[in-house]
Amino acid sequence: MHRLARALWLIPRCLHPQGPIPRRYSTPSAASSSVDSQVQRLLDGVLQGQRWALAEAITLVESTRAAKQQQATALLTLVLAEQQRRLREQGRDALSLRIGVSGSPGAGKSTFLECLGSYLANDERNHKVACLTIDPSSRITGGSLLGDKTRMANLSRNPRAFIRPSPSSGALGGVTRTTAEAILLCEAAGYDVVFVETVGSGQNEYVVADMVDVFVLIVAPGGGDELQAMKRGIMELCDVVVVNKADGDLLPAARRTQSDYISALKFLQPRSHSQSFPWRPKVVRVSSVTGEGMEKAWSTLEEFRGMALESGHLEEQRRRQNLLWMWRFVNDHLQDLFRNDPAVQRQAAATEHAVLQGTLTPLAGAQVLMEAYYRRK
Ligand SMILES: Nc1nc2c(ncn2[C@@H]2O[C@H](COP(=O)(O)OP(=O)(O)OP(=O)(O)O)[C@@H](O)[C@H]2O)c(=O)[nH]1
Ligand SMILES: [Mg+2]
Repeated sequence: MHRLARALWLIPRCLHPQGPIPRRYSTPSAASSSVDSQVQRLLDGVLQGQRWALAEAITLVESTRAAKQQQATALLTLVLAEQQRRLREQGRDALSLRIGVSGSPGAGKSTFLECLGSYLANDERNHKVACLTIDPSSRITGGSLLGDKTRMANLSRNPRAFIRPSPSSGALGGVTRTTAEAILLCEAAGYDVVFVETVGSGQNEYVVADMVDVFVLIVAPGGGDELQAMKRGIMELCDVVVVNKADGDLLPAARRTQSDYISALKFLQPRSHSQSFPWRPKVVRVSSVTGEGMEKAWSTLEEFRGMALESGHLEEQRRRQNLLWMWRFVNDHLQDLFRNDPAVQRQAAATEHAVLQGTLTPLAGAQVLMEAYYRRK
């Protein structure tokens, strides 16, 4: 099979574009040589930690318009250069902690973030906290944004916090690749703790796990929730399990759930475990309503960060993630090119039908489309 054809065949299902793909094809050097005033204005604002600039910059990277995409590339290139400079000057202390937060609908992710975020962004701890919340249901109902605003009422008023619900349209299960770029922008604006909240709905947890340093699974007490997490393989992704709602009548069930998780995790190969980084997933119990356990939850995350920095794991993992994202962008671009090709489009419906009917194998179907692509005029 031709190499490109093979590459296309190997593109995982999870990366298929589901709508117009925001792509930027200009090279960083070309982009940076022509910094326009709009980009400069945003860059200055972001680096000064201005929230309006951060919000506008994220909107820019999410834009699908070609001219905006070029501006976004220019902006991100300058942001990266600034990050490198900070890293040289301040060393590892300049690195934020990127925390993925996932869990079934209603497990209490938003309430947990409101509680932990407020704990971190108070006068004493003085952290700057960004929450990028992604909710696939917002595409249909449009209601979750409002919901999150009320659930994170305190945090959204805190000047040290930035909350950004991501639009999920045109993206895999609500996780846009631009979320990875939004993380960079938040860091450039001085946010040293960046949360990415996603509803546990299959593939998107894997995508989020690939853009964060530490992955937290939130579970509610009892209800067979733990089994669900096991079934979906999510437990293999997590570094920390937070048993939420450990208050009132739910406290005994929360204790049981905690010990169930401790036992279950003993049999799993942890996501971040190596000889130099011997992290074993921890299970903590909290109440996001009373705030109990937040200190423990944060000290566990800090312990992870300390160990990950000390061992070099954090930087090594980020390097690997960057490579992964580069190839994902290439995959997406090739997919886009291929799927939008008129010759492929002419054959697509009939070939899909034949594969659906079982008269053509998936591989034979792919070959039909690839031949159409290579023979096109
Ligand atoms: N008793 C108790 N209730 C909680 C706690 N945390 C969250 N809740 C309640 O659980 C419900 C769901 O909380 P959310 O924070 O919206 O859950 P979520 O996981 O963000 O939900 P989705 O974003 O819809 O997936 C709300 O009614 C909360 O008030 C807790 O620690 N204790
Ligand atoms: Mg939520």
